[in-house]
Amino acid sequence: MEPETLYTFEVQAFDLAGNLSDFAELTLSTGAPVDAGEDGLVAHYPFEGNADDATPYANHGVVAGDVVFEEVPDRGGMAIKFDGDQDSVLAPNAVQLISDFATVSFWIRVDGQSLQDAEAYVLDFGHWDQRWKISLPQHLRIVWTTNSKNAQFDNAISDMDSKDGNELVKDFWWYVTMVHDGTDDIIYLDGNEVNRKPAAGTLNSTSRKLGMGSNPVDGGQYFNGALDELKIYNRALTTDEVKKLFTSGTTGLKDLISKISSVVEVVYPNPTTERLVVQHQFKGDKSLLLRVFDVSGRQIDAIHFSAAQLASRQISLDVNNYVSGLYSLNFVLAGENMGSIPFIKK
Ligand SMILES: [Ca+2]
Ligand SMILES: [Ca+2]
Repeated sequence: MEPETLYTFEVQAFDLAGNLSDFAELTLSTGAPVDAGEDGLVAHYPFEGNADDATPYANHGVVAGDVVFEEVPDRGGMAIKFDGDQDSVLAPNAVQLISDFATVSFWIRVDGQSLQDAEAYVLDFGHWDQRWKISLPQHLRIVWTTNSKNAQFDNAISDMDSKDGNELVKDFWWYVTMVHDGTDDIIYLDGNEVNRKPAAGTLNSTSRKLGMGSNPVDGGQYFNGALDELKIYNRALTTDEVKKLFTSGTTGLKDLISKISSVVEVVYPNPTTERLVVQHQFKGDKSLLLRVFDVSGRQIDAIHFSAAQLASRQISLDVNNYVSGLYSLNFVLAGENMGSIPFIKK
């Protein structure tokens, strides 16, 4: 069945003796599909003062220990800080997190190491024995471990680190992206591929929780450092998408950038503080809806322009009340989605 569509069913009841009733008609509407703003984004933890999931799935994490949320001056917003002792986050297992392919992407800063553990757990979803985990051994080359099913093995376990020279040097922020694309496991650091290993198969399922900052299965192995902007996708991002995610914080809000760029000449100033001016070539015979999405894909504004208002080839919107961050300006012309253009509010 299609989403947001009315369906009419003919219904017939029967009693225990098998006597049939007359037909009755029943009309039902299917619900709208969940739209997390980016294709395949199934979880997003911005860590802005809590461990809530910003996608409409709302798979919120529960904090344990004395984690703190601290400001990140160079990037803006807040990050979650684990002190390496009894701090962790657990989010419930959820069906949207189970997929054949996956991408896990996040900012990480290592603050310290516990010499008694061979490795600290950064993220874990079903562990090495069921689905995937991301860990940090003493050598500080972050490790991507996946468990997949292929023609030869039901549980093919692959382990790979970020390779010599790609240590997560303490006290610096690094952007890590882990991909399982059905053929390979791939590690990206700051948008660049640093290691790749054959890991054929589809990821296995798990009924365990999504853990952050410690070993959620056996306990302990606490991570000492900070995480930010954790995003999980139910698909393998391409090299270009990983790069875009690193530079802009998003894979693109389903932007049809070429389509929109043929009609919109310039959006300025960008970054902006108060107003955003759109210089365009819309013909002035159709109305326009401008939608504004924040970085998590949530719509935060809608501004309507009549056909007559488009005649001057220039429109503007007031962004004074938006909080600082990355946004996407989405153009809907007479009901048709023309695509989006990103902008930054300072
Ligand atoms: Ca944040
Ligand atoms: Ca603690």
